[in-house]
Amino acid sequence: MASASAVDTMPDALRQSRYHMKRCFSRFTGVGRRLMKFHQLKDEIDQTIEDKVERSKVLEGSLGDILSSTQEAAVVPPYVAFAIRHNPGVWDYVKVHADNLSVDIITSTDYLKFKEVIFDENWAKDENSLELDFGAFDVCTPRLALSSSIGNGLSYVSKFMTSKLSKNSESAKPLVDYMLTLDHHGEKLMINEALNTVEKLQVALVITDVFLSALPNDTPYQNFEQKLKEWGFEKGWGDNAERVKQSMRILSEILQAPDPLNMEAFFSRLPVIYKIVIFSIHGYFGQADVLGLPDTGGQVVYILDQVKALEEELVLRIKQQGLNVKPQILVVTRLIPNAKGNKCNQEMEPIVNTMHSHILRVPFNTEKGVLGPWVSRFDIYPYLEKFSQDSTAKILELMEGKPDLIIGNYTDGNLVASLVASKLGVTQGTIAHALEKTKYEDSDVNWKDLDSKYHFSCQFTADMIAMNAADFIITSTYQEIAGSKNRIGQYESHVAFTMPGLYRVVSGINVFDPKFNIASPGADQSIYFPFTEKKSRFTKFQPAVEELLFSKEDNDEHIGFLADRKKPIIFSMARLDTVKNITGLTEWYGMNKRLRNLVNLVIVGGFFDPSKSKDREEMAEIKKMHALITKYQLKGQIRWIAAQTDRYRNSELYRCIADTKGAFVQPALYEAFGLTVIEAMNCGLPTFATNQGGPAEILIDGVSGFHIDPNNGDESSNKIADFFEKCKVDTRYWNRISQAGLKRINECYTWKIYANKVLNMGSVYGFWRQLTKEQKQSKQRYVDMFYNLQYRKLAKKSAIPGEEKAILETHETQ
Ligand code: UDP
Ligand code: LCN
Repeated sequence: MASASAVDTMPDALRQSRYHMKRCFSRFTGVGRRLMKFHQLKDEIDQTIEDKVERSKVLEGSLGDILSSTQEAAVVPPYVAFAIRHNPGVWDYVKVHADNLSVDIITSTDYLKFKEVIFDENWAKDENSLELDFGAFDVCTPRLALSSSIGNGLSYVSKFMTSKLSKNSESAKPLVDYMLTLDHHGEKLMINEALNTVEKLQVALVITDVFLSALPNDTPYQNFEQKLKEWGFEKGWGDNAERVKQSMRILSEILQAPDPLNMEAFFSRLPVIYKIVIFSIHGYFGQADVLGLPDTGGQVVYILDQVKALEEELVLRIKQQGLNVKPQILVVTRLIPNAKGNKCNQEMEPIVNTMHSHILRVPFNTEKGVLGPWVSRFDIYPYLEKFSQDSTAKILELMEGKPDLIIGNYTDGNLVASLVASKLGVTQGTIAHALEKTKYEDSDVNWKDLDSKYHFSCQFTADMIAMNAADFIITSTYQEIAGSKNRIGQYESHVAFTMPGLYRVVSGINVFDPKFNIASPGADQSIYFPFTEKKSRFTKFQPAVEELLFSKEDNDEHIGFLADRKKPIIFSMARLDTVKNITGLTEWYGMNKRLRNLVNLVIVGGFFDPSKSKDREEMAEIKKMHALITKYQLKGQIRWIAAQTDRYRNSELYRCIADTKGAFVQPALYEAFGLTVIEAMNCGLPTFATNQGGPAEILIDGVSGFHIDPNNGDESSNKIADFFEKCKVDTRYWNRISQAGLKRINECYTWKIYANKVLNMGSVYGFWRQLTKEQKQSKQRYVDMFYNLQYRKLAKKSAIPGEEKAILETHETQ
């Protein structure tokens, strides 16, 4: 990135405050080698320049700007190197000599090398350490420049296509050639060889327009099909004269003088997508009795809703195209032979509320047999290659050919999607839900320490492969790509990073790449609707929910009780992962007397007996919950309910909490998106959600809900207490926030908007990959090599020693 003026002024700024800065830098380097974050730097400065007035004088102007934009500083005496993030996606790196304060602007590569010295000096200094540069292949990829354009890839690709196709009268030939390739099971669509040049097509469109204008708008396509065929047109333009005429006019406009709006509109009409494969591999992928199990949460909910929305949109589009084609969607997941109490051990399952969509489960085959038990998402890597081969065979059989679009979910699904899409030559989209890298501080440089537990070496390698192989990337929020003012984005953290001893990534992904698209999910509004819609309420669940919340005895499903049921309830529901911070919320509540006097606390998540859990983090969180309940003597004020699996009943639970004039609290240390946040808001429940991640974007603080800081429990619990105190004084306040939350949802977070966007992406990027074929192929070669030389080795190494035992276990249970 071009260096910003703030960095250019750094030498002068340091010179002006030379006395204080020399002391600060000598403090930075004094403690030895290390990596410092912004707040640590700030603490050191505060302690060095004790006088507040002096300090603010030093820090005003460019020095203060640079410091506040510093993400981290690497200290290798006598130097301190700064990674400075001016704006989302815009970085600079400088190296300062602590003694003479000389400043060098350095490249990201030099910064990474410098930082590596802290962790593995020999490797850092080895000229032959593996260095990856995916950006080297992006020579022809048009770049966006403004941070505000990040995530709008579709509209920019339409613009780039427009300029590519409008250079001269023959530039539109690739579009004609592309249309000539369209068919469905051997039957030609749109045009045939009679219209194989731009000129012929243009002339035919004009003649046809005159012909169609003479027909009543609602004339069915069949009535003039023969005539159009004579002129070289095939099916797919529309179901009646009006629709066909509109589609042809859009194309005429494009051939005459292309513009991005017509371009996107035309591609949204093209008959190119009928068969979609969605990979979601880890966890328990099922429609009932699975939510809340380890690794099984929002991703499953998201995909089931997504499939329903995509199918509806496909059916509508196919009808409008005038075709008699059945769409088909397959969600491909892992078959878990040892699954008990749910259907994850069945091969095929139709998806409820759809006509043409199924779950296909393929087992993990190993050399020793089929793997029986659930495997954590962190340990899944050794099985994915074989899984991709086995599932490809099954998909081709069930779909009677190749799919038109492949979408991956999460690291494992995205890697398999990349392998299958590359093998079959199909357009590929990826969805991360959450990239693990930013969830754990410095997980890249500390990968060696974390690898036995998390296998981040495999995970980050797989993520790099998928994001570079994908034709387009779907994200739920802007922050997922490029973060916010102060927080680095999930994808942005892959721009340049290093795993000392393994490899250095000097260009992993570019957040300005037009493959990025924000398409936010919704919540199923036939399930999650406002508590005020009395007639639609699922009253049959109300006695069970009443029991769940208020009965006095402990049982397998709940422990603790609410002594004063007149108090409003603050409610939270999540998998019991550390990062969800349910124990944090329990502790904030325990410590805040004012809040305890105002409200009760209800938690849904996990089990009560740690020995029942197979998940490392869950076990620890369960133990912590029990300890907190005892430590803060919460009995009588807390109800802890075990993980819930029924979405319909859960929705009534949200609404019953709204009946108490309570609130939903999402306290996660980091949340990629946060479906519970939009579920609660859809039910009209005022919501407090973490300011770390997606929820910061979903709700507007103080208007449609509230942000809380998971790293500042006191402030957060007081903010919640203030709300309930205010509601006591002004009873309309609660309703105001509830309604503003609903308004926000209906404006921005619905599945209809989502499905429309995603199918447009499939269509537009399907053509774009043809237009940029050479570049795509060369990058794919690089990706293949990385897969072969790195991923396979790492995956093999990550195999769990207990695998053999697990396989035997399966045979016993079969
Ligand atoms: N959920 C559930 N029962 C539980 C915990 C969670 O049904 O015990 C559901 C919750 O309603 C939401 C999803 O699981 O639909 C969790 O999605 P979210 O995006 O909040 O988090 P994730 O688990 O995907 O990280
Ligand atoms: C995974 C997560 O961690 C959540 O933040 C998302 O809401 C969920 O997937 C659905 O995308």
